[in-house]
Amino acid sequence: MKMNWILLLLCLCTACAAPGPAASPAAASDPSSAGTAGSGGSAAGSGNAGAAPAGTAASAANAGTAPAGTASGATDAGTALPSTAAPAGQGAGSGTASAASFSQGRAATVQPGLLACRGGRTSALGQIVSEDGLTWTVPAKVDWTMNAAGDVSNPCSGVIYRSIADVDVNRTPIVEVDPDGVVITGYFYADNYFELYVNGKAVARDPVPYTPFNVAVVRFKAKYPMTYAIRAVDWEENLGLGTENNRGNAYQYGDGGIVGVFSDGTVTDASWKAQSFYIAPLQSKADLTIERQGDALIHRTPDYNSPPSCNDRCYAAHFAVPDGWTAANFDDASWPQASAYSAREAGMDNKKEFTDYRDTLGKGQIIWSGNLNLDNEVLLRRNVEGPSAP
Ligand SMILES: [Ca+2]
Ligand SMILES: [Ca+2]
Repeated sequence: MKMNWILLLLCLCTACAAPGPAASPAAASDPSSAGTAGSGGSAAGSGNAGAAPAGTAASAANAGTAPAGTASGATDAGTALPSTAAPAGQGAGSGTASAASFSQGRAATVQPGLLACRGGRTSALGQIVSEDGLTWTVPAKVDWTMNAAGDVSNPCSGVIYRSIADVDVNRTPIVEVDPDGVVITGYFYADNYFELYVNGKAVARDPVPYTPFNVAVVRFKAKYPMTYAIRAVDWEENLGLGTENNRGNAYQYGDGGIVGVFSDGTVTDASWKAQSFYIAPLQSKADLTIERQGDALIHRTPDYNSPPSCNDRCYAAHFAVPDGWTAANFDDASWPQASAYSAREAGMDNKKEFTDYRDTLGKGQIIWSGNLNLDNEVLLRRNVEGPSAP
């Protein structure tokens, strides 16, 4: 009863303060806005998708990725950013914004599904306008035009090898990043989706965006020192809300997690950097705080014991993906270290697509940002000087 009154009051507040069903409560009604007032859009100094110069690797990755049949990049996040100064301590082209843009409610579907696969969840994309007037693609502005990685286990294509040792790697083309590089093979299990960039160049994307779960193989030729950059996405059914119909709850948050193992000995582990760029569901905007620890900006959110009750009115926090985030010289000092999770914590110990290849995948650690449930787009980076000892 008490909760009903609170919800009613919240609805009334919303109705009088902001017209339109998708609009958010006025700033005055939310305590968190005090901390972000005037700082909305401060991502400008750290670059954004729409502002990437044409022809750069970054713009190839972040702009022009609108799926077929959707609006073009003209509405991409960041195009309307005010030209506010970069936050103190952050140079242009580095790090992440020190303030989030918040949206509330469902996104409009702009791509009904990237992949049709029997038995899989719908891999749709949506767009939503945040309170500060920016348009965001959710769950992430992926680049589906990238080469698809090869299959180790993919129920959609029907290619399922019994073990990694059986994989015919020659079926996976070698992407040439550096002509004078070395050939490296890598294996990935991502919950749910990854894009791999090496030395600033696109290598391959996950063939299956959402579910079923799959294992992929990538091959590339690149030289040291080598910069690995990965876009990792935990997909969603309720676009803009960060939730899916699961475990008897229509608004269940899903958990993320990714493990990658490369033939040069590089593996995913806590030595990687990891920053979150799309956080949902949030019961309240105040549930996100941004803490500075040394150089790192930590996007701190609660470990809700169960999905929040906001359902269709949950908030989402968006951060603009900085230009050039895949490049070797990108300054990731403001990105926190990745967090490593056990297979049980990441819900992979009961996924045969993971356990069937554990001999190989188990050499790496399952990593993500600090919140496995709420952080849905996570960018990862690792600089490698040379091959690791076998
Ligand atoms: Ca996948
Ligand atoms: Ca999630």
